[in-house]
Formats: sequence, structure tokens, C-alpha cells
Amino acid sequence: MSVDGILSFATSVAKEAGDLACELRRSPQGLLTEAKGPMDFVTHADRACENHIRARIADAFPEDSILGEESGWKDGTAGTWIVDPIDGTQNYARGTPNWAISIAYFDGSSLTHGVIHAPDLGQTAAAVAGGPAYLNGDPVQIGADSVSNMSPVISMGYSLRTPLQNYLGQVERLMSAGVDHRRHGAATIGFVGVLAGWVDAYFEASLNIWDAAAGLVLVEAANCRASHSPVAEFLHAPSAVLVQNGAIPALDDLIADRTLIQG
Ligand code: LIP
Repeated sequence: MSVDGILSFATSVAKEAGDLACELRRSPQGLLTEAKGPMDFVTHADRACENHIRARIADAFPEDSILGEESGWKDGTAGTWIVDPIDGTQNYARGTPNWAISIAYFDGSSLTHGVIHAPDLGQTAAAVAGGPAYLNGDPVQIGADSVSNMSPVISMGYSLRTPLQNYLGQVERLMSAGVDHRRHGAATIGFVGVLAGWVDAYFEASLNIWDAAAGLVLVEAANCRASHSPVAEFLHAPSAVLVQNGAIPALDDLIADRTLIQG
């Protein structure tokens, strides 16, 4: 299948899963929820959407591997599909709009395709590595003329995988430097926010690759800077992720983990 064919396939499947998630949210069964850990939940809809996505990928790309948040690995001999069936599960289950379907493709050496579909926000972002990124079909290129002239804003995520004090220290340093922050509860919304100009950066100290893979393809295709562990490592262990449009000076220093510096 062509490079563009893979992107249109991933976009179609993300929209199918979005429709399924919206349908399931209207049924009590769809919102049956299990706790995977503190601040970490999975609904019947998460599993149903991932099952749908995995079935469509296995049918179209039987040789490929699949890594999904809820069902883990299906080993293959070609590339790897990276799937978060519903990113922002708590937001989805509570009926708030900050949630999305995330599908990415790793060709064995780099992340090549990314799609984030946020049904309640009416946002669908898609990109092939190297760009351009598309938001609702319109090309997006982030540059000095596209950065807001209002006060800088960063979207941040947090989970219990890292010390709360680190997060609070980062928020204090950012706000003391005049950088406001938003906490969306879904990494995908942070990535779409950078693409759409809602925020200037997204940071989370420990993200799983299924939360981030599609978003990284999108923001890098739109000419933003991203930092994270090498994908070959990220596939197997969480990584800190920072993406930025360049509007916030010395951002890397502001979010640096001071406990490591203090030693
Ligand atoms: C969520 C991430 C978010 C993180 C949450 C959770 P989920 O993904 O998108 O950035 O802070 O702890 O991991 O679990 O809703 O798919």
C-alpha cells in the first residue's frame, strides 16, 4: 500500500473507532470501567475500540505487528502499528470532550504515520513523516508568523509514574517565568493543541508510546521540535516527552527535573 494509502487507511479506521466510542458512550455497558491502577482506568469502550482497530489492521496488514494500550503486542514481521483506542479515558467516560483515538505506524526505523481523531472536538489530524501535517484537511506549518503574540501557554500531563513534587516544581517555575499551563488529561489533546496553536508546547515526564506516537509524527511534520527517548526504547518503556513551537524561551531548562540536577 502507498504511503498516502496507509495514512488514509489509518484515518478511516480512527474515524470508525471514534464513531464506535461515541455510540458506546450512550450505553451503560460501554462505560463499564475497571481500574488498571491509581488514576488509570479502562472502559468496555476502550477494549471494543481497540479490538475494532486491531481487526482492521490485521485484515489489511497481516504481516505487521500491533502494540495497543489495552491488548499489548501482536508480533509480526514487518512494521508496527501503535494504538491508543481512547486516549483520555477518564474524560471520555465523564462525558467531557478532551479524548481522542490515536493510531501511528513505525516502519522499523522511525515513526512514519500519525493520526489523532478527537470526535467531540471536531478535530482530525493526520501526517506522514516529513510533512505537511493536516488538521481537518488543511496543511499546518508552525513558524514565527503562526505563533500567538499572547502570553505563552504549555499543556502538561501527569501520572503517578513520576513524583508529584517534580510536577509541582515545574508548574511553579513555568508560572514564575510567565508561562501559563493547561492540564488536558490526554496527551493527544496536548499534541493537537500545539498543532492548532491552542498551546505553544506539550510536556509529560513519563508517557507510554501509544499516548505519544501519532502526536510526535504530527508536530514534527508541522516543523515543531520534539524530544523523547529513541523509539526502539520508547516501544518498551515510558519516556519523557517535550514538544514545542519555539515560542517559550529556555523551556528545556524550566521543565528540567531539578531533583536530578540536585543529585
Ligand atoms: C492518559 C494520557 C495522559 C496521562 C494520563 C493517561 P489514557 O492516557 O493521555 O497524558 O497523563 O495519566 O495515561 O490512559 O487516558 O489513555
